[in-house]
Amino acid sequence: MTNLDTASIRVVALEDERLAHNYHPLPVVIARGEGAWVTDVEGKRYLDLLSAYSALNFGHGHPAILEAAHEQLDRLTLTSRAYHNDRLGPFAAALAELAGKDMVLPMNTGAEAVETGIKVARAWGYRVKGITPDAATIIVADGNFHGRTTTIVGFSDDPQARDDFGPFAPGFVHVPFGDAAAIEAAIDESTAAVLIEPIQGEAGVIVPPEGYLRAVREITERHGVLMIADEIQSGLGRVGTTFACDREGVVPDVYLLGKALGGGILPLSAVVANADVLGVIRPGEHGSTFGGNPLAAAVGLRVVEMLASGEFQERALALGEHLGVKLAELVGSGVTSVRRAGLWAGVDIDPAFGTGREVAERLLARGVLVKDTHGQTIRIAPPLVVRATELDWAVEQLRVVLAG
Ligand code: IF1
Repeated sequence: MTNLDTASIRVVALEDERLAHNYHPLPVVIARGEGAWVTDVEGKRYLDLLSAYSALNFGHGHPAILEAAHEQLDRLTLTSRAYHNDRLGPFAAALAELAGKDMVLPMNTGAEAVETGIKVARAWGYRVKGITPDAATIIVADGNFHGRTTTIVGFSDDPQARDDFGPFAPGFVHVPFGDAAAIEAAIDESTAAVLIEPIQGEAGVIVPPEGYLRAVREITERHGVLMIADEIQSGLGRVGTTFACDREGVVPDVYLLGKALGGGILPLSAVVANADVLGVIRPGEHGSTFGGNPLAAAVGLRVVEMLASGEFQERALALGEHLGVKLAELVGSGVTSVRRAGLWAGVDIDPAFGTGREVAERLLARGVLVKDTHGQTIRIAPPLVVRATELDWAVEQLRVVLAG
């Protein structure tokens, strides 16, 4: 356990007393961030290998994103959608173009994008496909993580996510992740959509078998069922492509986006699809107070412009390869397996060397921030602005920690 100094202890004590205990944070109090690094209240620096679960793909305080935010902050921050604002249209057009789709429905958090995707799929199921009213179902994968609302945790299979939060919404059918045939077998006349993460994040960066996404695309196309890709964590450059679906040349009917779309500054999410899908939503049927606000739209437009060049995707691809080579050297020396896509890795720790949490705490003491997930796995997702030499240093810290 890292010893906290008095400044940190004071902050943690306040949190203990005044904050609901819905998290178990690592013992560090971060005060500043720049690029791939953060500094705690004691002035200690850490290499951030979590990136706020991929919301910080562009690093802490990216100048171009800060510039867009500062400019807009002084002009207009919020109007509600009761009126137009001069930032939302340009953002929606740019994001739609990036995704190769017609339309965007802007929201704030990832969970809101997922909930919106569920409502759109159901409305499409009734109004276009002709599914019996109130009978639409959506196929979801075992091991999924799509957010924390009661609808979403209702179709989670993680007891920690769902216990004591019921009763839950019906209309979700579970299939094993990575098994396209199971999806085809589960489709019936009530099926409106298949909702999957192209790579499962919280489950531990689970990359499906090559060809899985193409098979899901072919099956959903053939059965007239929407393919909805939750790219909230896997998208926007993280895996070396604009979207994780791009790795298999697959274009889903619906993209769910979030996290990094807000540039690491503010919450911004979106449902992106063609008019034959998103066009089913009529005025007054859906929305949110902050959805599409001009500040988020200005930041989101800058993020889309930065992704349009492909620079961040190329960095994630090259640096990810480099990271993969380095991590592979640890297999058999405290690491049992590594899963990776672009600059996103799930590293399984040999239980003989400790739990994921214990390794995360030992790395913290050496100036590296990671987060464990599900016992033995630590996830590694640096900002895409990280340097290869910094990744080398971080993996060396992991090697030292595992060498005991
Ligand atoms: C937490 C992890 C958890 C997501 C995917 C939707 C959402 C998420 C694929 C919802 C959010 C976050 C939530 C955050 C920790 C992190 C997370 F998977 F990334 F590791 F929890 F499982 N789809 N993931 O990954 O987006 O509403 O949070 O904006 O809840 O602790 P959100």
